[in-house]
Amino acid sequence: MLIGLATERFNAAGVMIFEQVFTPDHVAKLNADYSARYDAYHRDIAHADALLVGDRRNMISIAVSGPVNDPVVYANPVIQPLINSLLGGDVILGSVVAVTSLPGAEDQEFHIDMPLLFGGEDVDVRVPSYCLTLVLPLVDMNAENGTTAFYPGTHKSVLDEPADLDPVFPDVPVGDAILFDARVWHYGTANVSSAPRPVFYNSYQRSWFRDVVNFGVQNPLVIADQELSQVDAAYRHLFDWTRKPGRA
Ligand SMILES: O=C(O)CCC(=O)C(=O)O
Repeated sequence: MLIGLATERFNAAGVMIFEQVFTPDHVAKLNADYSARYDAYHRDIAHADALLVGDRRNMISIAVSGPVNDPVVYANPVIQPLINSLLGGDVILGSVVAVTSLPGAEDQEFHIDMPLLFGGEDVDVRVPSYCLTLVLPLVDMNAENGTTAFYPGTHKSVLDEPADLDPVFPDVPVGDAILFDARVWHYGTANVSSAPRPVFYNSYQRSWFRDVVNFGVQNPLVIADQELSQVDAAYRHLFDWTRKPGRA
């Protein structure tokens, strides 16, 4: 799709699905790596470094390493041109997390992920996108293990809860991804399966924007020096804001 048309369509809906932008083999590697490293979060207890975002549902910071440290994951060649078109050239990767619902997790409340810039003033629905989330399911997302339900267009029309609107409930097979504007109302649906349902959420932001509400107990973007040194110069700007004084 031409980038201009994709930008126009995204601006209207605030949410877009991309089919088969990751190979199933790569997602299987991501899932195996995730399961090995983050299995401890698959227990229904409070975790000091993860955010409880609903019933049996945690937001876990994911280190950019191994199969995660791959431009296909953090700057996908199909999706990144649209992200750049929507956010401008100074885009940064604000966070890389997994949202994992455990078996028995109930529906979340519908919500937006952070307060609007101007506290719900009319101007909030007129400003262009400044924070986008890319949903990358590590397992098929469906009505059994839970999908993310969206209220398309609400970034442009709704300042309060979208009580009278009907959400869409996409089935998202492994390899597909969803991009949504942080102002679009949404919620995770119940997990009635017997397995955890992990999805990666990559957040892309204009360089001046920071999510100041969701990362009180955890780092938004975890990347070790050695991993950062492996990031190609073409993508370093995405991570530059994480650099501390003295870090190469
Ligand atoms: O779990 C999901 O599908 C959605 C999660 C979500 O919307 C959130 O944690 O903000």
